[in-house]
Amino acid sequence: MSTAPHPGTLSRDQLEAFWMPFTANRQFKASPRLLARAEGMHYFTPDGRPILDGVAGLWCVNAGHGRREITEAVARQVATMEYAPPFQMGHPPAFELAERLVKLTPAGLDHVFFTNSGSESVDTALKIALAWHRVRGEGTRTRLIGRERGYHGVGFGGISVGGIVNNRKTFGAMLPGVDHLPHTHDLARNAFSRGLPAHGAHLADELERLVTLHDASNIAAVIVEPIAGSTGVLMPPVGYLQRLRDICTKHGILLIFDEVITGFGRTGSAFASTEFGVVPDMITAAKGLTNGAVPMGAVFVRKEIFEAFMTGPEPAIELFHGYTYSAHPVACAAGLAVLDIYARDGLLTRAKSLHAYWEDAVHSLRGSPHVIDVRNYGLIAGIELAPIAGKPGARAYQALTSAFEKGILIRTTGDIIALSPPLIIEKQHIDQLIGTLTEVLAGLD
Ligand code: PXG
Ligand code: PLP
Repeated sequence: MSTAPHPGTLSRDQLEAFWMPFTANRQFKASPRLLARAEGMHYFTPDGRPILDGVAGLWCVNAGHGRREITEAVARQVATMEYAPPFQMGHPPAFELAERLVKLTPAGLDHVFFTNSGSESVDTALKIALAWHRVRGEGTRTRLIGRERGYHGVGFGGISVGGIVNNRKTFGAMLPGVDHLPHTHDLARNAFSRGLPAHGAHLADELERLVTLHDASNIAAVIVEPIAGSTGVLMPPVGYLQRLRDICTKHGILLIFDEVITGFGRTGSAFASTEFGVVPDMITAAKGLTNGAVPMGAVFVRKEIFEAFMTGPEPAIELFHGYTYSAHPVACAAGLAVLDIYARDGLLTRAKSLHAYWEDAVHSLRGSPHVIDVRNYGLIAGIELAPIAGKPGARAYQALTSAFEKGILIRTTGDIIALSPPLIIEKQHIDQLIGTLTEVLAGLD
């Protein structure tokens, strides 16, 4: 196929050795799509062909590619101190980054625990929830509640509270004591909504049903994505998140918002929690925290949670948890440089000023062949296609390969196309992205 750049760039043995993540390995290796370089809004293939980035890498390169300030900060940190042990030792950039980050989170979420990915952030938050109830003498609160079609990374905690059938089919029993709320995706009533869909707030009341079933004294936490990304860009119905908040508060259940993709400006505010005016007890984050330049994740925690741990004997380790690379100095340096860029360029709220143009552009795809829904918020869009009968995902995969041939990078999940461009995007890029996608859709089987 014409997508293979420079046949011979990689040997067969090289291609075979790498077991690629979340990839159809044999299909990919028969016709590799390679990226070699990136700058601004573009990737470049090994033979120099520009690819407009419609997904910020994978929802992470919010400040765009090749930012010199990040490169320099990272290089400086590697040269100064490449690594420092995080247990019983500290280094200044970790504390500087922590303080700057908690100023961006909703008021009250004043403490941060560092991890290296969204998956680790989720497992960390779930563990903090269990430990917090125990430290307060409510150790019977062990049940965790997620949601159908939730994606919370790939750790055992994350796949357990997540609601993806392939994980359940493949990995067996997972964590015990987990329940799921119903998902909120309702094409019959909400198709082609602009912004948040009108129908579905009542689905939060399913939490009351689970409380009635198990009793609140057994439930530790509820975790949801404010906007579900990975499973196809599912927006929260108007009022839904507030209702979840109210029910959690009423029953002493912790509410965790997984903001791995919605954090750092994607919705038009620093966090979706702020954008939607609903404050959870913990926020999990990653991705845009370092612009994807160095892996890093974070869990933001409400003051009362942190303080409950700080009551035992002073020589005791309060939370028996941490990663070799928690608060890695190079990641911290990248994070600090990224926060400077976000602030200087106003990127955390830029999605607001582009929102109307983006919304009109993506909704122009209504009427293109196979399109059964278009949904949007901030600089996010989901375009749902009717599947080819008996071949789920095949139509969207064809869109992905055709888009790459035509010079745009999109993301697909099932038969849904997700768009989440770098927040530096300009109107002419939106025109190119949506114009090319219109051509792609017109050419699909
Ligand atoms: N929670 C959420 C809400 C995510 O979106 C994770 C946790 C896990 O993060 P790590 O860093 O461990 O991958 C994610 C990750 C997609 C896609 O196609 C999205 C993610 C990962 C892979 C693909 O939308 N988000
Ligand atoms: N496995 C072994 C044998 C280890 O020694 C460690 C950390 O010391 C880990 C796993 C965990 O690695 P990390 O802290 O990078 O998550």
